Amino acid sequence: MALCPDELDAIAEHLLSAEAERREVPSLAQTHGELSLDEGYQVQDEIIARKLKAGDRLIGWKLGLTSKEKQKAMGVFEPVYGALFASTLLPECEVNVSELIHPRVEPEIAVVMGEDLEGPDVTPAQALAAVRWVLPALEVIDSRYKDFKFTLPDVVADNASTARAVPGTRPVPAEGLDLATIGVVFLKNGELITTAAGAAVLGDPAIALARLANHLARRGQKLKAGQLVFTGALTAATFVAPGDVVEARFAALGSVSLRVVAR
Ligand code: OOG
Ligand code: MG
Repeated sequence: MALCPDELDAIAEHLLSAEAERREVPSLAQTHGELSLDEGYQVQDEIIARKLKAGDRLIGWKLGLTSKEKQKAMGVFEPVYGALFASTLLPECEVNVSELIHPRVEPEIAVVMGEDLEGPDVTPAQALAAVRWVLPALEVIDSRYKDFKFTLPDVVADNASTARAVPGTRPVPAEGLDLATIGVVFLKNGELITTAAGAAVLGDPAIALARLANHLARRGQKLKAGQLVFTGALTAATFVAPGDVVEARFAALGSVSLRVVAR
C-alpha cells in the first residue's frame, strides 16, 4: 500500500521538524502506526525531494545496518539505504554536537564512483570496477527517534539516521584494493574501542555497493560518476560527548579523525 498524500506530508514534516529543532520523537510505529518497508522508502523519497527543493544537493548515498555488529546493536537485521546531501558533508576536523540530537560515530569505508553504475543485476565485481577512489571515513549518525529505537521501516523513513558524513582527505585509488581485508582500528580519546575489517560489511563492501545500485534501480535511479558512497559501519557506533576525539585507522587507507565540540 502506498501512503496517501496527507499521511506522507504529516510523517515527512514530523521527521524534518525533529531534525531542524534537534528534538527526538517517538518511533513512527508509535505515532503514525506501522509502515511497510515500501512506505518507509516512500517517506524517505519525500524527505529527499523536500531537501532538494529547499536548495540542498544530493552528493551520493549510504548503506546502513550492513554489519552484524550494527544489526545486533540496533535490533534491525536488514541493510538500509539513504541519501547523502551537501549539507551532511563535514570536513575532517570537528563536529558540533549542538546541531544534533544524540549523535553516535562509526567507522566506514567510503568510495567515490568513477563511472555510473546502474542496476538491476549489478555484481560486486562490476560495482568495484566502477569505483575510482576509496577513502577512510567516519559517519556521524543521529536518529531522530527517541533512544535510537526504531523498526526497519522507521529507520528507512528517517533517511537511515544520516547526519554528517566525514570522508578522509586523502583518497586512495581503488585499483588493486581488496576492500574485504582492509582492517580498521577504532579509537576514542586514544583508547581502543574495537577492531574490524571490511568483510564485516556484508562480506565485502563491494557487495554492499552492488546491492545499493540494485536498490536504486528498483526506485528508478542509478549511482552516478563522482558520487560518494558510505558503504556502512564496520563496527557498532560509539556515543560521543564534547571533548571527545574519535579516530579510525585503516590499513591501506590511512586515518580519519574528528573532534567533538559543542558551540
Ligand atoms: C541506522 C544507520 C546505520 C550504518 O552504517 O550501519 C548506519 C542507525 O544505526 O541509526 O549508518
Ligand atoms: Mg553508517
